[in-house]
Amino acid sequence: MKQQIKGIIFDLDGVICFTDIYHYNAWKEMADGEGIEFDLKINDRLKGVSRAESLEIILEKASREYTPQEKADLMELKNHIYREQLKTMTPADLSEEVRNTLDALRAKGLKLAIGSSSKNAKFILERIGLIDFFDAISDGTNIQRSKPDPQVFLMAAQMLQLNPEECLVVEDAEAGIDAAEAGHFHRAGIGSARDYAKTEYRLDSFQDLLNIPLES
Ligand code: B16
Ligand code: MG
Repeated sequence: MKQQIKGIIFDLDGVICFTDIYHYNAWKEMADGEGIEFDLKINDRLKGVSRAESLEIILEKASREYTPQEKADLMELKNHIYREQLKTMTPADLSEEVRNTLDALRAKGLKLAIGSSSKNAKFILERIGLIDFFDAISDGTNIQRSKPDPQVFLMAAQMLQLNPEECLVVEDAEAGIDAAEAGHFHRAGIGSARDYAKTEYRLDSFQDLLNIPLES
């Protein structure tokens, strides 16, 4: 059967811009304050998963149980530290390569959307000057289940009025590629997700998206 890609759904953190270091710094400060071991290896498991699930992963190393209220307070503390760092972002944090590639993809007639687990996605898009660019934004504010559940991408496809089979998901996290596969989307992996077994198109750089055949 002939396949046609009519839309692209981009993960935000690790694909369009690089807020992962800010997530790490904020979780690290929180974990240090609690005396909980936290390093880059544990941080890798947080990519693409929700704030609440991220905290549960970090608390695996804690020496005691935390109450629901304490967990809520820790998440608020982390988010506060994270947002203070996001405030330093400007349109200069969007690379020329990403900007030019997005423009070239749009010129091909593709519909373009964001599919991010983050509740801060729109704030980040504002900071980097892309808030009005995408045809749809599906993020942590409109979903109940985060990646590897496909909900965030299914909502994005629905907003674009496309079927999953007509959309390519671009992800840097294995949880995101799993989500795309579960939803029957085409899948491009960059960064940590480039060499993942379930990745269909392996991207060495963002502009490699321009080489993916839209019809096959
Ligand atoms: P927030 P993405 C994800 O963004 C991050 O990769 C993940 O580390 C984070 O926990 C999640 O957003 C939720 O973020 O705390 O801002 O709601 O990669 O799906 O764009
Ligand atoms: Mg990501």
